[in-house]
Amino acid sequence: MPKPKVNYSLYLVTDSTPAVLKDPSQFFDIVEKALRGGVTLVQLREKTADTGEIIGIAKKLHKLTKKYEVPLLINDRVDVALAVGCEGVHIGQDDMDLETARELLGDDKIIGVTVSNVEEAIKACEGGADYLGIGTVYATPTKTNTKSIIGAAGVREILAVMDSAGYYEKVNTVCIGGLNKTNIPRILYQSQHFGDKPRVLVLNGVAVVSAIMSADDPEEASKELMTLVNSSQKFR
Ligand code: TZP
Ligand code: MG
Repeated sequence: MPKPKVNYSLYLVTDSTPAVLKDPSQFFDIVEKALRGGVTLVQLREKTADTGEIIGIAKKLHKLTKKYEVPLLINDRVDVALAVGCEGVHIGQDDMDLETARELLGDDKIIGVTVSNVEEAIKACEGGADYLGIGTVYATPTKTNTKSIIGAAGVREILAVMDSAGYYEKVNTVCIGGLNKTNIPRILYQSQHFGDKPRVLVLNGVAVVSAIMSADDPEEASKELMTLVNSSQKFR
């Protein structure tokens, strides 16, 4: 199967811990509501379950995402992605290296890499990442062991260097960390201004956990976020 064309606009990253998900039995229901609301990409991020459990969850989730024709990526675990046959993985700086992940998964799978500075970003671009997850943008209770909070300025710096190095058009970008309906327009908007440089640079999308997983109405929340992202994407 050729590499799927991915729409990165609104990327749901799951979390089933009690801090995010008040009722764990609602997990699949919430993801389905998010899919109905228009999320364009889903990542299973499951840090505590054992391998057998994760594979079980991933298989069920993949059935669901396929119904909505949305790609499913697995956080950290190349083995789980291979076992399930889903569309790819998201790896952090402390996970399997990109080269090995690519060897195992082949060219047809999606590989995203977390980056929080210019060096990591260029290395991931050179190594053939399909997209960069840039962050952590803002401090968030969902992930407290973050290496660094980079703010909008950190995102802009990474995009600017990717642009000079010729990777802006080639490698997709999303940002993550503390994003919600209030700051999403701001992070996308600020990313369009580079001091006196007239170049307009915009992210391909935003990744959120709690703005959808903890919402009273995940379908409505997804629709609202999608509208915000779409209104900024027209600049790209
Ligand atoms: N990586 C950096 S921040 C984060 C991850 C997985 C969690 C983001 O969660 P939220 O609830 O969208 O701030
Ligand atoms: Mg990781």
